[in-house]
Amino acid sequence: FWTVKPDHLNTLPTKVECPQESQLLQGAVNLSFESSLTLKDVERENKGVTEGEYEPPNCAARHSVAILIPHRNRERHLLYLLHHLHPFLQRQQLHYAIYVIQQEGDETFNRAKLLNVGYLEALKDYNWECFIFHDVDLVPENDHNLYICDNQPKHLVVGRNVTGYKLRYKGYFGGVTALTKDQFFEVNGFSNNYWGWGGEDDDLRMRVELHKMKIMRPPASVARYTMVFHKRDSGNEINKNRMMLLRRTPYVWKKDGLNSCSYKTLSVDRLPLYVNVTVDIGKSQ
Ligand code: UD2
Ligand code: MN
Repeated sequence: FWTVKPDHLNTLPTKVECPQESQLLQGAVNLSFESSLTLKDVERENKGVTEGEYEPPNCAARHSVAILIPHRNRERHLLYLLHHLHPFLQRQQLHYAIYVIQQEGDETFNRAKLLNVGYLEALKDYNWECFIFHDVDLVPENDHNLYICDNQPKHLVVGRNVTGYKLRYKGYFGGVTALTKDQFFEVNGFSNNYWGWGGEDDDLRMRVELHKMKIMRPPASVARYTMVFHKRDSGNEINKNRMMLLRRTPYVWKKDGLNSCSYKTLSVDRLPLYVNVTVDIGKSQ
């Protein structure tokens, strides 16, 4: 027979909000890049992650964040990044998911368009309030560099090992950036027209500035990254059109971006440590 439980026993206890500042932060951490590391190792280290997604077990996260990583043929870098980023984000007590957006085929690489795709696809899963646009080869060195959004767009890479931890130039907006769902939507995302290396990050900065937003940066002491060594990839040759494209940005941003991003999703694989979105984004016209 059926027993009827009183109503209050059917409701799960609600978690209390996580503290304003996580008690789990460690500051500067030692990074390791072991050639023997495997994906299985990283899976074993991150049992709390399901299909790339995590929520703190003992408190209700204050922030929901989607990490978007544009990718092709950088498996080793991806492994090192996952190895460091999962525990890093968990120490920050975020509700997060990692999306890797893979460009299919051998056409010229287009980082910016892949990131537009990532934004559109991730929002089909969950109403993420914050997006982190993340190079695959940049590993954060200090967990006080918080992967959360601000009331202004945020640039998280002040310094890198390879550049003596100095800002490359004043308007530099490459590597890792954080924009809210609404900030990114307002500027119509990235341009889809930057094929090959360079310019797309400056284009996003222009969009942000055209909307009277101001780029914020964490203190240089925490916004530090190690970039895993690499050469320029084949298929990502320097984009000779980038200066011409940048001159046009003020006139075309409204019709070149999220609202014109056409692509074909080939697969969405929910792997243990990340959602793998494989996409055909076409090629340069
Ligand atoms: C700089 C910027 C980067 C971007 C780029 C110009 C920094 C730290 N980063 O990176 O954000 O603006 O210049 O486009 O300043 N990728 C692949 N496979 C490829 C090619 C690229 O996965 O074949 C991805 C990967 O996530 C990589 C990113 O695109 O980290 C940027 O490419 P890069 O690392 O070759 O360029 P880099 O280091 O000059
Ligand atoms: Mn790089």
